[in-house]
Amino acid sequence: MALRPILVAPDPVLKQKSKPVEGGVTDAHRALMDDMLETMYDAPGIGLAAIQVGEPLRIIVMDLAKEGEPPAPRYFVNPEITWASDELFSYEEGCLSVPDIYDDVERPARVKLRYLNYQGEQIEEEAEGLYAVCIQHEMDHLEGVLFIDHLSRLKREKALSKLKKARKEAAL
Ligand code: K1U
Ligand code: ZN
Repeated sequence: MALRPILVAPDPVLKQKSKPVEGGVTDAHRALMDDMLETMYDAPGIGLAAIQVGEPLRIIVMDLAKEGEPPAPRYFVNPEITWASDELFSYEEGCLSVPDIYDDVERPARVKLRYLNYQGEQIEEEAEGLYAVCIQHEMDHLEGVLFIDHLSRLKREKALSKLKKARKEAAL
């Protein structure tokens, strides 16, 4: 297992659309998921999409266990949302690729999803609460969409200029 650097906006790689995993889940995909999980725990974060470590594949890892609970890693390969509720839910989101910026995003409160797990088995389930927020946030990454793309143009431009300023200062 290895820690991978997390790409930070406005890196153009984050705007790429990720490609489906073809031919099932292999040991190479599992090795990538192991690296992603380690990188996510180290950050720390609760989710990570493969594109955030520069791999344009439709792969996500997540762990929503609360502090003091045992780890509960989840792995999603080729996830698809098959249904979304009309009811919306607003949550203050963050992103490891948009450090130190947090803002409310409104998304469907509940979704049904289909994906392949770590073993390559097909799973269908319903998500709500933080699980629904996080899977929709991570699936946006697979389309090259960041949570700041859901904000007003003014808020997004403010966030991007804050990131560019932080990058300049780090380079000094
Ligand atoms: O970069 C990412 O996609 C991960 C992101 C996931 C997420 C968070 C909140 C709402 C939607 C999606 C994060 O993990 S940001 C960090 C974070 O939320 C966190 C960090 C430490 C402890 C608890 C939460
Ligand atoms: Zn994110």
